Amino acid sequence: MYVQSNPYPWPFDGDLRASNTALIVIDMQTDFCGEGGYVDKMGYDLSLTRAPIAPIKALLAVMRKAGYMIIHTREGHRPDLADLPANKVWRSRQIGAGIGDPGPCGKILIRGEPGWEIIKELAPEPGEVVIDKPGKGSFYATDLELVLRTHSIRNLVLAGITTDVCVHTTMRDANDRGFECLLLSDCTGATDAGNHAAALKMVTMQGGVFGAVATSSALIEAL
Ligand code: C5J
Repeated sequence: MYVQSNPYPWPFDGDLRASNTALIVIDMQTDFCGEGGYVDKMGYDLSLTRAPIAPIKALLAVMRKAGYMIIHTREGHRPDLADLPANKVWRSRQIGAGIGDPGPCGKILIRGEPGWEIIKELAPEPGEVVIDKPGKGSFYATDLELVLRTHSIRNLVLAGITTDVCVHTTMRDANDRGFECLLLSDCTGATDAGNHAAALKMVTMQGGVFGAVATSSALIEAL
């Protein structure tokens, strides 16, 4: 089974099954796509990071029904800030959204705060794996790889925000670990439309340098 994708039909060998494939939904938290969250405080256009909500919701319904493994991630730091590098705080304060500082949705990007929660439209269902990560990539300082290997997952479908930061970092890290990755163009979004487009294009270079890109409708059609 192949998904019509760019630059090659995905996965490379057509081995796409519920038993070897997972959907990873990255950082669909209020801090990245809700009013008063981190991205909103930085002054970016929330419609860009909210655009993937409806397509992800529709895809989740299909993949849950078909028995695919669903994984969610949340970016955030410990309430005691012990894992928060000083340069990350300093840089975020330059743009008026200091990580760990109080905001309309509680302390910005801090575990347990309202802004850190996954938005209710895309809330994890019981039994779905949730990975808490302190950085941009989903593998760094988490047990994601262990979870994937334990479940014999080889193919990863990537959705979430932001395309050019956490989604790309996760895709690159997954690709280096030998996972076969598919990035969904309509189920991802960035704080800048040009960056979103560039992040999609980057994947398609060199014969699919990190994997392939498809729409969620192409994936649903294949499933
Ligand atoms: C960022 C993310 N942009 N989820 N995080 O800081 O992409």
